Amino acid sequence: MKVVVTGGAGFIGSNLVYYLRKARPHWEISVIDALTYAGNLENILSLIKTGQVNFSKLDITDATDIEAFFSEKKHDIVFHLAAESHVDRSIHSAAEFVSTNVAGTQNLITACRVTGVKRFVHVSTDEVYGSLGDEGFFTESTPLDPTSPYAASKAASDLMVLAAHKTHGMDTVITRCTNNYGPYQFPEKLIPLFITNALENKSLPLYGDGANVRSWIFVDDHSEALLKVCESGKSGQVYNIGGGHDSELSNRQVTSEILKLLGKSEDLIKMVADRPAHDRRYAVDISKIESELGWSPKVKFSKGIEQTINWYLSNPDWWQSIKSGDYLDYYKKHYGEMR
Ligand code: NAD
Ligand code: TDX
Repeated sequence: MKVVVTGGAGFIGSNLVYYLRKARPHWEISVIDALTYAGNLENILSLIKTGQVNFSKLDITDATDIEAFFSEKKHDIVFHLAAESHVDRSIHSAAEFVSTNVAGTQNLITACRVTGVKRFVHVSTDEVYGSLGDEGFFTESTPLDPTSPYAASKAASDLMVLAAHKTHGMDTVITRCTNNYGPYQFPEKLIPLFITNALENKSLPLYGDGANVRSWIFVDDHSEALLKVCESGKSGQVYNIGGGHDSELSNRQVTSEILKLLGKSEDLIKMVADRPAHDRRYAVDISKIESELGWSPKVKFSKGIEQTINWYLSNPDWWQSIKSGDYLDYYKKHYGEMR
């Protein structure tokens, strides 16, 4: 089986590549990634150097390059993860989100279709459903109602994938997962930002009243679910993926857990202005993937967060080298002069 992972140098992509390398030793795995600010070749360098994974630096917004890549060698499966992924950045500037997440996805769809890729696994997000109140869960038939430019661009890409399935009979599956956490997550997202800020004794900027709720999944559980959907999911279908009902936590609870595990004071928390149109709560119903494909999440938040904190404690070079240069410019633009 010849498999491509787009965005394989990013957070979930690199974890997926490690997961697949172990779970499917006979697969030939190739990564394509543009290595944007969020992509880091270091994440998978050991696999590339030892010939366990092929790497091509390619931008999915370049239709010619993408078609050439897929024409040069026949591939069977594509896991599509390459994306602009940070909500706050999409609020500052949405253009890259449209070009990568929408046009880039369409370039891949076209290249995969004309070169006979057998299955296209489109990795999407629960954010396409919008925001929930205190009650209820998103199911796969919940209408799309995205809030942020990021979520809107992901919803648009989902619709292009569904259109390729309906119009051209392309074999596609779409996954919509809740918030991931784990090793190699870029320190702009809540959990790695707060772990690394706490380690540096810097403030943890909690938006609004801190009561927004997210449902958390350890990244290896997501990888396992992606393989399951790839191998057993029905063509044309959408599958929600999540950490289960007890994985729902307010941002305040997540923050307190991180500070407790690091032995740091709650005084580091700084309440800051809310994110515009901040979705109140995400929670997904995962009964479809559980009953149809027999997949359930395994890692409890209490264990996964410990493992994640330990990874950031053991890899200071990884995150300290990221938190410099352009990162600091973004930080200042977004959070102001906060220490
Ligand atoms: P990430 O930002 O850590 O990684 C994205 C990767 O895509 C990077 O390696 C980057 O270099 C690459 N990339 C960006 N633009 C590209 C382009 N034009 N061409 C080629 N490569 C490009 O993101 P992540 O958190 O790992 O998310 C991966 C995927 O999973 C995304 O599609 C995201 O929407 C989805 N997702 C993420 C979460 C989450 O909690 N992080 C939850 C559900 C779904
Ligand atoms: O500094 C912060 N302070 C804060 O209170 C940041 C960065 C976030 N937050 C809050 C906003 C959210 O309620 O924490 C929560 C999580 O924020 P993010 O880590 O930015 O994630 P979110 O906006 O929920 O989106 C994530 O999950 C779905 C990923 O970034 C997306 O790629 C994925 O699709």
